[in-house]
Amino acid sequence: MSGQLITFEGSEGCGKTTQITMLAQRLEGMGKKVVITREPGGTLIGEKIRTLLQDPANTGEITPITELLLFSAARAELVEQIIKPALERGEIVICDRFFDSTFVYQGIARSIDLSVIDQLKAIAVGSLKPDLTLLLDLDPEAGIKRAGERQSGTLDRIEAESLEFFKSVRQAYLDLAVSEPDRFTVIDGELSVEAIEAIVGSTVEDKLFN
Ligand code: T5A
Repeated sequence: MSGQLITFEGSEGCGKTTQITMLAQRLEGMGKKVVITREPGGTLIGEKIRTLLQDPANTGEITPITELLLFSAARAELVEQIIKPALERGEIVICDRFFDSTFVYQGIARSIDLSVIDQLKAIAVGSLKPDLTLLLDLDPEAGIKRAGERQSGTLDRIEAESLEFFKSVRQAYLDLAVSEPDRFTVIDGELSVEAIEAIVGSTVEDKLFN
């Protein structure tokens, strides 16, 4: 596949969506074709699964394994329908979360056996792997505050988890980045939008276009 896959990761409210929009504009300004998508979601079925997963009314109704299967099903749809075709056309795909989210949230924070996480990853994505993953690292309390402000005080099903849960998410991301230094770049999510934008832009240019 001749295109490139860039993923953004990080805990709630860390600024992924904001940065993805700006990076896409930057890349389009360089004459590149860009596809923006997100997980869970990005397809008809994926967006329906997203609604199921996020609805606070479903709190207590979705077991960890069901949650894992739903995220994996949404991912399988997204890979086949959107990501692979775009990469085959030579385009740049920017995805808001990808399989690292499952490893961190379901594997580490929900303590699901990591061999099960790996098996489902293989089924949903095969050997596909991001060319670059940008991790926006942010203190969980600050992130949840931002997410709550953005959504007029309403937190979705996962955002309503405990602070301990999000501390474990943050640490798991940092550990993952240490284990794959070539793929990951960690950026301080406390920096201003403009400062992060500059780091994201220079990282993408250095790592993917030089
Ligand atoms: N999940 C997902 C799993 O458990 N397993 C999986 O496999 C997958 C794929 C997804 C949820 O699903 C879970 C993780 C999540 O809980 P989501 O709605 O996509 O749900 O949630 P998030 O990915 O966390 O997205 P958010 O929209 O909450 O956060 P973003 O996109 O990281 O942040 P953004 O850009 O929307 O910014 C949030 C607010 O902060 C401001 C923005 O203006 C906005 O108001 N902001 C900043 N403020 C100050 N300084 C900065 N640098 C700022 N950058 C942005």
